[in-house]
Amino acid sequence: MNELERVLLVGVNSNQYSSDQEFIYTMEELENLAVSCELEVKDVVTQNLSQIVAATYIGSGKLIEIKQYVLSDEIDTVVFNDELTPTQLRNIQEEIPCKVIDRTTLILDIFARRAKTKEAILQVEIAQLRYLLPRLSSLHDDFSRQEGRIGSRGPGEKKIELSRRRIESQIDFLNKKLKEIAEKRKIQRSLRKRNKIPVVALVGYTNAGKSTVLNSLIGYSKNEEEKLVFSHNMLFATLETTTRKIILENNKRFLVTDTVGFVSKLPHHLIKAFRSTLEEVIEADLILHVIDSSNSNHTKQEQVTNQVLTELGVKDTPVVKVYNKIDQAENDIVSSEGIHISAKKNINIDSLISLLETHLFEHYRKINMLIPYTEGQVFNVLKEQATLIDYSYEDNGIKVYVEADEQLLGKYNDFVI
Ligand SMILES: Nc1nc2c(ncn2[C@@H]2O[C@H](COP(=O)(O)OP(=O)(O)OP(=O)(O)O)[C@@H](O)[C@H]2O)c(=O)[nH]1
Ligand SMILES: [Mg+2]
Repeated sequence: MNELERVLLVGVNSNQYSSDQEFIYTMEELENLAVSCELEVKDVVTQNLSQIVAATYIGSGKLIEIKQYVLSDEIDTVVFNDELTPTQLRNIQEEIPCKVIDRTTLILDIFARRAKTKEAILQVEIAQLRYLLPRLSSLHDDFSRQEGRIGSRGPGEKKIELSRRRIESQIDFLNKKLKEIAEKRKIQRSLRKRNKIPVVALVGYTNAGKSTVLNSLIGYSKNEEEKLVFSHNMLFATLETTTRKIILENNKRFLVTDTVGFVSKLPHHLIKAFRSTLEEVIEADLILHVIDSSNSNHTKQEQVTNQVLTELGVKDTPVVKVYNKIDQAENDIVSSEGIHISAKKNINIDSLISLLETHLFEHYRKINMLIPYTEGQVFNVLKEQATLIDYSYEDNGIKVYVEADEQLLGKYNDFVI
């Protein structure tokens, strides 16, 4: 087995944070990201500054301290808690005799490890190349020497040919391929719209339990063909957007879309590259914001998700908060809004379903019909696709009290009584 790369984490507690706790939280998050990249965190260096130093990120004294640390402690890589500008990266690298990377590199690296579908691989590769482009001169040595190590992991582990022009044309080429896939998505979405099946999108911080919530809803569905989705205790288990159809006992149906989780300071290029899949969220009828209520930082994680939603341009879509993992939560979450569940232990999923029903089907109509016995197939269609609240066999036909959307009921106007 390869020895783990040993890293030193460096952060500046600047006035970008509203409190010390918030800064400490992002450092913990950085550590989790590093561990997800199979790095061994040897130590952490922080500095309080009102602002990040434009030229070197951290003060010059601290930089010398870090250099000494690197020389004495066999540190392989120094990881900075923010995305370094190309200038910062170059200046730091001149000072520190080991590899220098930043939070964005870690996030991109995890995404590159997890990407499985063609679309996700393209999205990650585009984000990586965009990040690389302005930093070519600083990264050149690292990339040629350290193939396969952190920061050089591209989808398919391809060796990146480092010429600006080639990278630009590669980005164009990948963007075109991504656009083709995005077009297909668009067509699927417009088909769904025509069928008027409501869409629910699951969003939230990574590892909050979004995929597990989808699986618990699939467990409630009559639609047995739907496969469960991958859920796992790791950061960014899901990168690919998946949509599953849920059919309730009462025949009401809706689609649920599961997608990539969020983290603080999610690289801008990554959000841009994932835009086509995240459009599914923007166009949903309802957003379920899944929160890991057992995590002591869940309030901060909620804010992170809200920020990303704002960045995506989500404004008018109703959002319901789903406090998940209540089986593990230590304190009661004091919150009047939202719903508290455990997706893994199937606690309160029926309340979640009722909540979805109130949000998604409020425009459904309830009507009485009399279906003549000669039109037996109409009764069968209603039995399969609508909610039959009541029915009785009368002399002149089947009398039904039924609930469904206008599109379905409109077909049988003749039978309305
Ligand atoms: N105890 C407990 N664990 C849960 C619950 N829901 C999910 N988990 C666990 O939390 C971990 C993450 O779950 P996922 O469903 O993969 O989380 P996610 O939000 O989809 O994560 P990403 O796809 O990485 O963004 C898994 O190990 C789940 O088994 C819950 O209600 N209780
Ligand atoms: Mg997931």
